[in-house]
Amino acid sequence: MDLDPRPLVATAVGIAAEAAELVQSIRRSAIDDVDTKSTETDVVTAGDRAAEQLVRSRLAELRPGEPVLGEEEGGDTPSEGLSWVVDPIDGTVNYLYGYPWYAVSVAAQLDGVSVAGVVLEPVSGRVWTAARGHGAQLDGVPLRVSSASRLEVSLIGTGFSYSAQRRQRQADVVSGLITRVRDVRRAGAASLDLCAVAAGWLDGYAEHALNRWDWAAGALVAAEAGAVVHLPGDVAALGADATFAAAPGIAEELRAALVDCGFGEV
Ligand code: LIP
Repeated sequence: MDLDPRPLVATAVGIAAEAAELVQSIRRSAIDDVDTKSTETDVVTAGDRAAEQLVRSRLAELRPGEPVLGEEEGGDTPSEGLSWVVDPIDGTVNYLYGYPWYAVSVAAQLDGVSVAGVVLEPVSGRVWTAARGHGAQLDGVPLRVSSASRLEVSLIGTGFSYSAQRRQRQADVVSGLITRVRDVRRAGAASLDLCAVAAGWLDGYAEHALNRWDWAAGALVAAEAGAVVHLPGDVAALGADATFAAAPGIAEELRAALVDCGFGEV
């Protein structure tokens, strides 16, 4: 890759910081302005919409002509060239409830592969960053995944779909896994769950039915921190629709256990 992705990280951090301030101000003033999307539990707030509009406006100023894919206004990811992927609030239900695990996620992709990413937490102010080939950082401090080597004492993150039918199948998989690991965490924001793997706060994470905007930045943070990462479309690993990140010492054991519990067919 000839491109130096580090300036793209700086651009994304500045934009995400502005969006984070906006979502917090809206949370204080207009959190009741809520609509639903795919199901009654799949919500979109005024904060989601306003933050994505701000990010798109700043990218148009700073990176004119580069396509943007966002959760609320759509778009596409070209197979060639530089583009941007935005989740204005990842963890929208947490944001709605005031549960402080949500983030603004902005990633730059080259030919559809993440090369720069930021996951910025409006509540704590934590800034997770990664540039491909240049490592991952939390508030500028380098990140490294855990040294976990035994699945039975590993802490694993996951998440569930907004579709109740699919959630039941996902829960069936987790019920098979729960006795094979230390414990499971379901915190509600994929980008931050992937960052938690990068920081060693989780030993592994796997979830179905994520969208590109959910994983585009967080998966790069995890990979640059040394995680084994599988993304949707990596059918041989975990089926067509899985997002996976794990410390190398347990990655294959966790992947095999997930397949054994039916993760690949949900
Ligand atoms: C969320 C994901 C989370 C998943 C939730 C939801 P959103 O994204 O980050 O991992 O379990 O169901 O999809 O909708 O808050 O941007």
